[in-house]
Amino acid sequence: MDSEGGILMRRMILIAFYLIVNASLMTALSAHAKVMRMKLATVTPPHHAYNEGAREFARRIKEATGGAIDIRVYPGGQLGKGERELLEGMQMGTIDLAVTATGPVSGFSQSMMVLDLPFLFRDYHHVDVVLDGPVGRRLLDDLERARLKGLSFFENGFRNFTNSARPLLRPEDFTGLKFRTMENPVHLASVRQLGAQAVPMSWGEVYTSLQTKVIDGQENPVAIIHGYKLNEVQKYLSLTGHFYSPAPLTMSLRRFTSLKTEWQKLFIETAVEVATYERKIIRDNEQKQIRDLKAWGMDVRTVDKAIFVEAMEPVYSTFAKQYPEWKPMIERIRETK
Ligand code: EAX
Repeated sequence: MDSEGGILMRRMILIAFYLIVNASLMTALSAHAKVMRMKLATVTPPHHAYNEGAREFARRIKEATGGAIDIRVYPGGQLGKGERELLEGMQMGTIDLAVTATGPVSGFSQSMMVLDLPFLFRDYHHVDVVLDGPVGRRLLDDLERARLKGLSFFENGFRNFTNSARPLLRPEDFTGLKFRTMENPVHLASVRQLGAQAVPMSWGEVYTSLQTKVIDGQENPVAIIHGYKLNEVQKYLSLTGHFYSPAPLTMSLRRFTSLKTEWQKLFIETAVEVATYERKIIRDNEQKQIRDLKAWGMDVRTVDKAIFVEAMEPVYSTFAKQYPEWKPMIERIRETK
């Protein structure tokens, strides 16, 4: 029979063991509970630059906060098939961050639409100086009126036309064709200026609409055309570069303002750094992606851009009347070296 002392000893060891396990469990649980979890959404495929950039942003934030902030990236429309849904999700607080093209942003902040004007940017250097400068910051800050926090500008790229009917070399080749554009008045007016029909459509509906010939064509940067294998439903690609498409990394304003000041600063600084990282991915891959599209059977053409610049120019006077306040900003962008 066990001595009383032995039983007591075993009980005490058991109690001590229980207390230790409990304490470490509580510590682990509270550490887990203390980690701030955030959702970052996009509509593009997992290997697209938006998501490469988003994962890099998440990695740097986790590192800089010692693991206190854990951002999970949800690509491919998991949290919303269309980019407008992602923006609304951030307003409602169901999504914390997103990378979207500026197209649908115009419905939330009109001033951002200035960037969607045709042939506004000369080249990538011009883009960087403007978007990383006071004009870019002002347009990002304007998003606060829509309860969104603009952190920095990732890149979608220069947009080009694809279609299934014929090569598009001159504006007159667009006559009678129907194109999808983003939900953006400037883009709609610009495509109509070429003599084509233009329909606004959420990205999630485009592939099927091309496949079933509800529309003849669409326009996007090479990385999107390549990423979604649009060569499967489109024969012709014209490298018009008619719109530059920025892709702001935005955050729910409520979630941003809930961060301590030090972390608010960290989020903006890291977003600006990673924007350069993301743009480089887009730019470094473009030529190879064009070669792939050719190898996959697409008829790829370069065009004389000057005739498209001239054909789309009237769009500027249309919107200058509607938004007179844009004029000084357009001049400032054009003068930027
Ligand atoms: O942001 O909708 C579009 O055409 C965009 O370029 C696409 O969603 C990526």
